[in-house]
Amino acid sequence: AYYYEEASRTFSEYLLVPNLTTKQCTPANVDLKTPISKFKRDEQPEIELNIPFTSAVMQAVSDDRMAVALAQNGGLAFLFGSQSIESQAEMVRKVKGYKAGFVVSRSNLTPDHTLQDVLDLKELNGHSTVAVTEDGTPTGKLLGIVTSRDYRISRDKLDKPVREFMTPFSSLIYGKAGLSLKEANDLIWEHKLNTLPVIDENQRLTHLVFRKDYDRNKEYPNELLDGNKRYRVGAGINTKDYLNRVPALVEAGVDVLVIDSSDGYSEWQADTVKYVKENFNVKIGAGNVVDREGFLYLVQSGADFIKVGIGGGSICITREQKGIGRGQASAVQEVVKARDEYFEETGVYIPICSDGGIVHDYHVTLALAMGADFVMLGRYFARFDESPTKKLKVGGNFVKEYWGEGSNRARNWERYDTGGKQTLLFEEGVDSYVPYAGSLKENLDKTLGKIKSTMCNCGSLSIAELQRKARITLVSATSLVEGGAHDVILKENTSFSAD
Ligand code: MZP
Repeated sequence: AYYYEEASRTFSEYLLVPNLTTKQCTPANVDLKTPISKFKRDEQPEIELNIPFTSAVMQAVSDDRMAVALAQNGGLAFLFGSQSIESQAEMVRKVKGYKAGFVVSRSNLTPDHTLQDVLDLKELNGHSTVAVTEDGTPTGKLLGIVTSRDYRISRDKLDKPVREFMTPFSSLIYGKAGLSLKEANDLIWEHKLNTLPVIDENQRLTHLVFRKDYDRNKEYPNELLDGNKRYRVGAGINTKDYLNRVPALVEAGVDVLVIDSSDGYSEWQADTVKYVKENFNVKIGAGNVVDREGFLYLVQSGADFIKVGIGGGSICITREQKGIGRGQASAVQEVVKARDEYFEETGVYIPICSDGGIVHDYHVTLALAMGADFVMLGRYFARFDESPTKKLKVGGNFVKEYWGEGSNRARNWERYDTGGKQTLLFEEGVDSYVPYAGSLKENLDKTLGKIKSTMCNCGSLSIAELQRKARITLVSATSLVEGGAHDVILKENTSFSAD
């Protein structure tokens, strides 16, 4: 047998050592943009994320609602694959249909319907109409509004209803005629108005169409801001039914695929990647691997990014059940080294995703500093309102359910299959609760704030700069104790009697 000289290490065993923080190195100046698909030296990646966060390919984490919420915040969800091809493709369609120009609605509108008909449709509540401009940009000439996949209303039909649906909010905007469409949209979003801006030939705001069923206390998606672009969405696939699943997902409009497997260093993965690359123009990530050999094997089969991590997931018992895996920090470090050497040799940069085992927010910063380009999180996102699972009260506290793809509950045998019977012979994951934490945006903003602040401590304004400059130290068991509150009596754990 081959013995690794270094022990398997986890993120908690490391700390970042600060570099000089220059005056322009403030959180507001930090850019978290990151590549998700391979690109050549001196070229731009085709797909980038605005924040280095993706959500796990899991039933308890990534459905269409999570995908929209995460995309709105700059990340990407990978819709869970342990469902029928039809339902996964339908989720993709919902996410893609959600954004600019398309309405989440099954209504059978035809070009003969009037605006009144549209406004009366209850199911359009909150998502009814979107401005369509000639060139698809926010400042382009307005052609009309789209109310369902293929339904448009011409400008002349708008004029009458406009007056009828004016509301008190109109005063906020009414004095603002002359704004560009982009400025009008900013204002609409700022005031949470469900309105449609109408612009004149000079591309300036003339008036707004209001919705009579608008609920000002509700959060509406900023449908009019990102132009005629739609949200990006990813989806997990497996190496068993890809001949049917991939065409359906691509037809539904998926942007990025990832092969979801607990051990990706296999000929099945190479076959799947090759099939996708030969037949479709869609990005595909592969994994999971934890070493140089696995990385190179999947890159040579054509993968666009590589996912790293075996056995580190919070719900994962693979290491206990099978004794395979590797500490997440060690795995990331070795794969990153192989990636950097590959880049030197070939001029092709392969983004790396660190998947599983992120417990504290600083683990994300460490993963990035060690060379990962983005992270994948399950437990983190499962805690939020937007995850697909039930919120329950257990022992006086609110929790959300969170179960592994290798648990009997998920029955995702495809993720663990190494040939043989098409069934989950033994569990590799648990069914659990995680503390309920509220809304995705609120929590993510806090996490991003911490990451940006730490990057400033490390004198870095981008992830690439952090990767170059980071200085990382191993911590001893005793200095771990020093890192928490110690040698004090914490007030929150103390109860005093009155006398
Ligand atoms: P975490 O963010 O909860 O620590 O880990 C999430 C990751 O654990 C997933 O992205 C996936 O790679 C992995 N996972 C999902 N289900 C199981 C399981 O049942 C698992 N063992 O290990």
